[in-house]
Amino acid sequence: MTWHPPEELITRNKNPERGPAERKDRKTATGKSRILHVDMDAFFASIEQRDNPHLKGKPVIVGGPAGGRGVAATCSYEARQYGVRSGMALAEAERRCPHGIFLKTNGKKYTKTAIKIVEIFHRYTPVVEPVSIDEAYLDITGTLKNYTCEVQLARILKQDIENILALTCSVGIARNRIFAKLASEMNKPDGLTILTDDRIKKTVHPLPVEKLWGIGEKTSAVMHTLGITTIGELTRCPDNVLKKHFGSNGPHLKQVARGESSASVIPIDKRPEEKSIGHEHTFAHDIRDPDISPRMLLKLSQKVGRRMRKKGFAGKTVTLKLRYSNFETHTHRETFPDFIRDDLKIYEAGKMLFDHLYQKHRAVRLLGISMSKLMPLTASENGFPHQSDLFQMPSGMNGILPMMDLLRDEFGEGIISRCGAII
Ligand code: TTP
Ligand code: MG
Repeated sequence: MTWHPPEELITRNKNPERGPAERKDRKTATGKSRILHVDMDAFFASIEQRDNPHLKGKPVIVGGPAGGRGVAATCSYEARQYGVRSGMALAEAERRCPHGIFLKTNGKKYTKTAIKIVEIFHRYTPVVEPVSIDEAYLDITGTLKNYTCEVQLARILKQDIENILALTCSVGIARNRIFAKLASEMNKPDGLTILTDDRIKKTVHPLPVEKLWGIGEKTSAVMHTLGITTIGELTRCPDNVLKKHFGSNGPHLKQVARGESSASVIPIDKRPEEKSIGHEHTFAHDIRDPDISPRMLLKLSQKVGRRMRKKGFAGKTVTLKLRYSNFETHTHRETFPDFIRDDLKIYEAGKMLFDHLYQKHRAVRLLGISMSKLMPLTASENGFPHQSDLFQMPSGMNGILPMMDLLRDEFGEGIISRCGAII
């Protein structure tokens, strides 16, 4: 599906300073693929500033109240001027920025926004791979023909996010994922950076070698002893030297440094694993009691919800499987407008499908419920927190689920359940 941008979005350029730079970049990155990396700016803090206008322009630290024992999840760019950083102890953040405004995290709100952002990305290409709550890769190779160039597409996308969500993001464009991510980091916040092949030498080669994906502390320490401190130096290091010190990974890292990585962007519904998450149950005796099936559905929904949260997914499609005593099997699925992963929401969807499918008085042998069209909301790579960290301040239902999950992690699945799921 092609999204045609409204004219005013194409022509409007809010920041006049951006104009000349972009015109200079109007040539497209050479090479076959066009990959965008989008990363929201000071994500949690920007949402808080947006929703509480009195916080605009102020040093906002999200992670917990001042005096708390936790760490900062993130902070506004104003707070960064005082040396506050993600992962810093709140006490240290307070020492560096005594007049900072410290806020609790509100996972539910951030997740809702994250889902909307991914929906906006899909206006530009179906090939969207979210990699954490606030960043994604977009392969725009196939949809670029609808725009004058990738910079135009990126500008419209940025404007779209700003118009719809009142948030800014930074976009990097390059021939592959690794360079696109490097590019998105180059002009934060509110950046738009295109790495054409002829600019790689000038902009990428001087970067520290540890900026390159796949080079951790150990590898970089050895590289330093070999005199390799920048990405450019890595591209010039002879293969036999790299092989001697890093095995076959050495020449591979050099290829990455040269921009020869071809890892593709894998859209949510094309991931090899986790196309769906589901559970089913075969009753020991066929069930006629109209009370039991909904209870079993709730029990199964709890399990599905728990796995979804553990793996950091939300999903849009709920499928119900119903087998009668004569092995006649029916499945019915429904795709909902919103991504869900709460047990009760999954249950409600499943129950609706069950009510639609179930022929009264028939004996049920098996029930199953699964979620598909999954979208990852968190990822443990890139230093992004697991779900339990994200929702560290339980409140309302949103807080109960992670607490139930923690109890089950600690004491086993049977330790806690909703009353309605007890059979
Ligand atoms: P980031 O994109 O790393 O940071 P950011 O969006 O706040 O700032 P930047 O402009 O530099 O991109 O992470 C996205 C969100 O993830 C961040 O707002 C809060 C959360 N987060 C944590 O909870 N813990 C962490 O250690 C990090 C790095 C992020
Ligand atoms: Mg970010």
